[in-house]
Amino acid sequence: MTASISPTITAFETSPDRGKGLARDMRVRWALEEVGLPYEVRLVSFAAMKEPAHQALHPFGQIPTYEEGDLVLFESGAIVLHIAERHAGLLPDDPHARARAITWMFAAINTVEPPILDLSNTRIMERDRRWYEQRLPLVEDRVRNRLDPLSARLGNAEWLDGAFSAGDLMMIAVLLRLKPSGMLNGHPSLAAYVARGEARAAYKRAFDAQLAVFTGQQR
Ligand code: GTB
Repeated sequence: MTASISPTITAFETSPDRGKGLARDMRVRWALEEVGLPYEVRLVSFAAMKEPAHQALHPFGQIPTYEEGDLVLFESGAIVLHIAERHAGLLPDDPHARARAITWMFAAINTVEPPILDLSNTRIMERDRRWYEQRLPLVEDRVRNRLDPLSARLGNAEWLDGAFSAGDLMMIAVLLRLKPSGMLNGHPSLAAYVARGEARAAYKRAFDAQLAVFTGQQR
């Protein structure tokens, strides 16, 4: 574990989710709160994200980014892993348990998030298409194909593999994007798992901080 200067992250100046915590700065804020690392936030507009200054930090002109001294990172998964590897609280010490927690992080962003993102894009951007009603159930099925085995693996456990880890943080952050669709209602154990994440003090601090950007109440 290393002591470090306060990092700066970027977040939407005007988040399209109106402070619901669905943008990807939320998972970074949550990780920082879990490990107790103070951080600064630089808000960026959609136009500024596409300017060279921001694209020097993020090649795809997106949020979040992470600056810590002369280190610049993008990709929420890489940022959360960086934080978790350097500060106690998000990864177990046992090498095998640590590798499994990192595996769950990858499962969240590489296996579970893609169909959820597809569902979210379908619902938001394809609603007016004449084929929307045919496509929606297909996309929902692909989400179910991930939720069913995830729910089976979680069983009655509190977290995915022992104590709460960065794997749970990423998985819950990904599952939260299902909220607008109501699909979590079909998986009560996953809904309860997500609710346990949302009940964590660190999650609440992170949520309040991003909501404050929307309400204009941030310090
Ligand atoms: N793989 C990257 C990561 O994990 O960091 C993806 C980053 C990304 O998609 N960033 C989005 C962005 O900057 C914000 S989070 N988009 C602007 C652009 O590409 O020009 C995605 C997002 C946006 C909005 C909502 N919402 O309104 O609910 C939820 C999530």
